Amino acid sequence: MEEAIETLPQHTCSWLKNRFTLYKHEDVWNSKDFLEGKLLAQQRFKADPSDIFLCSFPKTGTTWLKALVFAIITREKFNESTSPLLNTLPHDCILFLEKDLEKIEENRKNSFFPPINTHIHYHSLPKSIITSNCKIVYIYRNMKDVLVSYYHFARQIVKLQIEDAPFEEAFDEFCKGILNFGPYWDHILGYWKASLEKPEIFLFMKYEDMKKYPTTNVKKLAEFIGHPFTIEEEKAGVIENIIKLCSFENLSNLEVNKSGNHQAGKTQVIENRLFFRKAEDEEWKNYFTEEMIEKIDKLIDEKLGATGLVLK
Ligand code: PAP
Repeated sequence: MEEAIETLPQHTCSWLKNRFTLYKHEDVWNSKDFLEGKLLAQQRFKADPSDIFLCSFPKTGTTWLKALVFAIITREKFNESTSPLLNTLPHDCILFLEKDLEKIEENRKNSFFPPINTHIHYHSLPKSIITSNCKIVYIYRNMKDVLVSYYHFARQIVKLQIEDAPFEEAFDEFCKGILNFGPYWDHILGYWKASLEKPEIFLFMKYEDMKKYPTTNVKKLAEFIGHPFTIEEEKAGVIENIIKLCSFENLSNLEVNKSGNHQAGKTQVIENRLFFRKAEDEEWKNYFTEEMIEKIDKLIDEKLGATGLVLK
């Protein structure tokens, strides 16, 4: 596999001081670890019709969605003071298709089918996920904040200070679709187009709406994944407790998320704190020039105008 990957088009990111290389496969840019994980999943993963997938582009709210889903599905076993989320990174509570294939297969041997997370584009998903009509929760976030979030995440992973990682170059590459799992718009379009054909198996969740209307969104999410709240639970404040447990304020202040590490790929270890940065809406306003705003708004209109998803 390694040899085949080396024959693909490659791009080394100069804004990351050439410390990060991407490979283009099936019209998507990926780092080697993630590409290997995708290829392995395509070869080996056998979906079950009861599987539920949490699909997302990086930096769109994956960590939050995983925490919420984990809290929802384990709420009979744990509460907000006993939840494993208090001492485990959400990424280690819900498995990731590109990395955790063996653990997923192990779960299946024990008839255990919790939701699975993936960043893979719709057109590259293992075929059995599509033919089995598995349910898909898709989280998305406005493009400009995703760009800023990705900028900081990528530069911190390769240990660069802000002054050593030119934002303008990161912006240009993002707009060319050159970033891990890029282009972002193609990721959205793939899932969105598929949802037009089979709307019943998709739930689209917008990061900004989840912040504004957490109760409605968490209820919708729980229903969709087959764990609806009872009236008694609603009255007892279970939804609010889950929202609080999974809030940025709570998770980002837990010791595990301040000082722990996450094995993100075969070779890559990431500090947990990097998954919890600011979680602010419209932070991009501190980074974008007028010219950048014009360029990216045009791009969003061109690529995603027809979807009505509005990512500005
Ligand atoms: P990943 O793809 O690497 O897993 P992902 O979790 O999708 O990243 O996105 C990280 C963003 O979600 C960060 O945004 P920022 O860079 O703009 O700050 C992170 O702060 C934010 N985030 C993490 N946890 C939560 C949460 N519980 N609620 C809201 N936002 C969160």
